[in-house]
Parts: sequence; structure tokens; C-alpha cells
Amino acid sequence: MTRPVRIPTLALTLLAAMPASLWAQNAISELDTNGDGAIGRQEAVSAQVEAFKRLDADGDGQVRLDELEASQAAPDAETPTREVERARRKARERWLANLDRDESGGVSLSEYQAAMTPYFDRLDTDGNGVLDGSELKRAIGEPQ
Ligand SMILES: [Ca+2]
Ligand SMILES: [Ca+2]
Ligand SMILES: [Ca+2]
Repeated sequence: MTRPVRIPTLALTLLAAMPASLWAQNAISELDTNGDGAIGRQEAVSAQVEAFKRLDADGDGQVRLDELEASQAAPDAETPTREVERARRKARERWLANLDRDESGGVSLSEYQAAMTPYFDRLDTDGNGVLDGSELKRAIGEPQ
């Protein structure tokens, strides 16, 4: 049985696609050393691994809900309202449920990559196998 991984549309990235936008952000900061903003597929895979390691705070190879929660906590952020907090929790649970294909309660690196690889294709809107600056900025919701 294969369960399709639902990737939220970019219009709905606000909360649900947090890890994907986090990934894109990491991809830019980690890989764009020459400042041209372009990231190839192999580089994207490395960025995914780095992003995953960052999410997997205790290093047990599984990203669990509490680790996701910690990754979302911004030190300087205002205390979120209860509604925002609830929406975030739902988004985290949905993210985990979508990615956790073997229902282990955590997302492994291979589960994470299985979800992120189609995301790469989606971000690569011109299909040239490279994410350029404007494609990445679109992914993290910045004006181009
Ligand atoms: Ca972990
Ligand atoms: Ca799992
Ligand atoms: Ca491209």
C-alpha cells in the first residue's frame, strides 16, 4: 500500500509546510557559498540531510513531534495566541502523519527525503534541475 505524500500548495505553506520552507532556508544559507543562489539536486540532497540533522535534535535518526516543536520555537517571538498555537500543533501533527509512512511515530531520514524530493521538483518550476534564487525565494515566501 502506498500512501501519497501530500505536499501542501505553496499558498498554504504558512504552517503546514514549515519544514519544507525551513529546508529551503537552510539550503540557501548552507549551500549558496558563491552567492549565486542556485542549488543543484545533489546539493539539495545534502541540504536535506543537514536540515534533517538539525531537526533531529537528539540524533536518534527520527524526528518526533517534540523536536518539530522545538524547531518552531522562535526565541524572540511574541507569545502566540492559543489559536496560533493550536494551528501550529495541528500542522506539526499533520506533517508527521503525512511523512511517517511506517507509522513509527517519527520521521526517518529516508521518509523525510521521500517527501522532500518531489518538493524539489515542485520548486524547480522551470524544470532545469537547479533551484535558482527566485525559485528558492518563492519557496520560503520572500518577495523575489
Ligand atoms: Ca530524534
Ligand atoms: Ca517513521
Ligand atoms: Ca530551476
